[in-house]
Amino acid sequence: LMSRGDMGIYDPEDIFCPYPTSLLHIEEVCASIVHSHRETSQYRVEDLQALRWKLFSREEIHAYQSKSVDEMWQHCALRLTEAVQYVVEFAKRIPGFRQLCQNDQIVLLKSGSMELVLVRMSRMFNTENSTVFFDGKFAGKELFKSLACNDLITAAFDLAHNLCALRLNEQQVALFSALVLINADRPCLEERGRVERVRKEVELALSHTLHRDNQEGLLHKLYQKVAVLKSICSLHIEKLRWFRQLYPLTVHSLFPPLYKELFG
Ligand code: MHQ
Repeated sequence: LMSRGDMGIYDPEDIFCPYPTSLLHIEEVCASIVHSHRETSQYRVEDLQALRWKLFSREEIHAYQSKSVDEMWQHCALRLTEAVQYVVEFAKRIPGFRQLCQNDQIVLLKSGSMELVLVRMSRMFNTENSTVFFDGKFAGKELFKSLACNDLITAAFDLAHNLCALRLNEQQVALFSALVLINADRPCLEERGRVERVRKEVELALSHTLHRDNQEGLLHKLYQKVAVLKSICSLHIEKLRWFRQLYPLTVHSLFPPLYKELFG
C-alpha cells in the first residue's frame, strides 16, 4: 500500500497523521460532493444562462415595491426557505455529514445554510446588469425595496458580484459550498474532532481540484470570502430581530417553520 506521500497528497501540518488519505479517496470525495451539488442545485447554470433575457417589467417591479413590509418579508422568507431546503439536501449528501451526531448536523445547518444560499445566489447572478434569478425572472436589487433593509440587499448583491468575478466552475462552487458548511469553529459543536476530520477531507478535495485546474491562487481568495459570508448572515439575523419586533404575529403564524427553526 502506498503512503500518502507517495500519492502526492499529504498534510504538511501534521507529521504523523493517524488517518491516511489516499488520492483515490480524495477523488471519490470530490466526485461525490460535485454530484450532490448538481443533484440539489435547484437550477442548472445552462438553464439560467438561457433565461438571462427574462427581466421583470417596470410594472412587475412596481408591484413588488408596492407590497407592505410584512407582505414582502413573508414572500422572501418563503423563497429563502425553498432555497434552504435544497441546501439541507446537499448537506445530507456530503460524505461524512450524516455520520455526525444530530446536534452537530443541526449546528452546522443553523450557522451555514444562509451562507450556502448566498454562495448559490452567485450562480443565479448576471453581472452584466446586476440582477438575480428570483421568482422566475431576473431582478435588480430595487425590486427588494419594500423589505426596508437595503444594507442587507446591497451586501448580498455585492457578494454575488464579487464571487462571480472569481469565475468559479460548478466543481469549485460545489467544493467551496461544502467547505463553508463543514466548519469546525462553529460554537456548540459536541464532537468537534469528527467535524475537523470531515473538514480536512473537504479541504484536501478543494485544494486537489484547484491544483488540477491550475488555479491554486483561488484558494486564498475563497478563504477571504468566508468572513464576508459571516457578516452578511449576522446582518440577516439582526434584520430578522428588527422585523420580529415590528410584526411578531407575522413571524409566529406566517413564516415557514424551517425558517424559524434555523434563524429564529
Ligand atoms: C435561490 C433563489 C433565491 C431566492 C431568494 C428578508 C429575508 C427573509 C431575507 C433570495 C434576506 C434578504 C433571497 C430573497 C435577501 C438577502 C434574500 C431575500 C438562490 C438564492 C436566492 C436568489 C435568494 C438570495 C437572498 C435573498 C435575495 O435559489
